[in-house]
Amino acid sequence: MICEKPRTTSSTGTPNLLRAVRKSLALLPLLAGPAAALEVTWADWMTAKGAEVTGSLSTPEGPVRITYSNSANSISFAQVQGGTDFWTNGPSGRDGRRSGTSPYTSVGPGGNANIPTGTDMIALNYKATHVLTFDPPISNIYFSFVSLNGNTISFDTPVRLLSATGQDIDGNGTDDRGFWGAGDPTVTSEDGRYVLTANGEAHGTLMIPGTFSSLSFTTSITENWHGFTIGVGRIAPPDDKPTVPTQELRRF
Ligand SMILES: [Ca+2]
Ligand SMILES: [Ca+2]
Ligand SMILES: [Ca+2]
Repeated sequence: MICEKPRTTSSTGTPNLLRAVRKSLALLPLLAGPAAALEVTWADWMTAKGAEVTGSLSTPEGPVRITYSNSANSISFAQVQGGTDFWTNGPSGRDGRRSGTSPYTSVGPGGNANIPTGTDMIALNYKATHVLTFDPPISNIYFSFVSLNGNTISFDTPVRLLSATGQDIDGNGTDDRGFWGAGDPTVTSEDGRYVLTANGEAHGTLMIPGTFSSLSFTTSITENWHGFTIGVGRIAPPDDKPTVPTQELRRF
């Protein structure tokens, strides 16, 4: 009950009705849940040693430590501080950060309101299995990608494509080209795998619902290079156990 009828006035003179309305408004984002676009906390990648990259998510609930590694023991490069802003719109980023038509933002349920922060990114090269770990576990991972060029990225948990170059997934207009161009990625599922297939210079953002202490994915071809970063919509509540959801894809 958040709209209980007020009967008295507080000692500060603020009518209880006003206090109740304020309280209700404060609760709205929580009640709205996935119906509203979220402000995503993006990874701050901090160290890169060989193919092992570490970073942090600075969430309101506290820091989350992230590690990244892959089975090929190789990456093309990692931007942990400075470098080219590949999260911009248009060829070679000529249109800058236009949030409304960014291939990385979206509106509606689970939508992502903000472009990845800064220039941080991990650029992959080899076909490999890639593993991210999170301490503490995180819920609802956002995964933005750059320049996939015919690659597929395969997950063992449902993923949802929120936005992508050349597509109007959220009904809010066609997303701009990315730094390296455009492509039309799609997500399909088969045999418990959820696969992002990229056509051309695909750039965009996925959302991966669930709670995770680790996340792995595979890339299908060697190509130099294709970049990614991750973000999080919220921290897992203490009683949330890490799970691998299997039936959530059709919710969206
Ligand atoms: Ca950084
Ligand atoms: Ca969009
Ligand atoms: Ca590429």
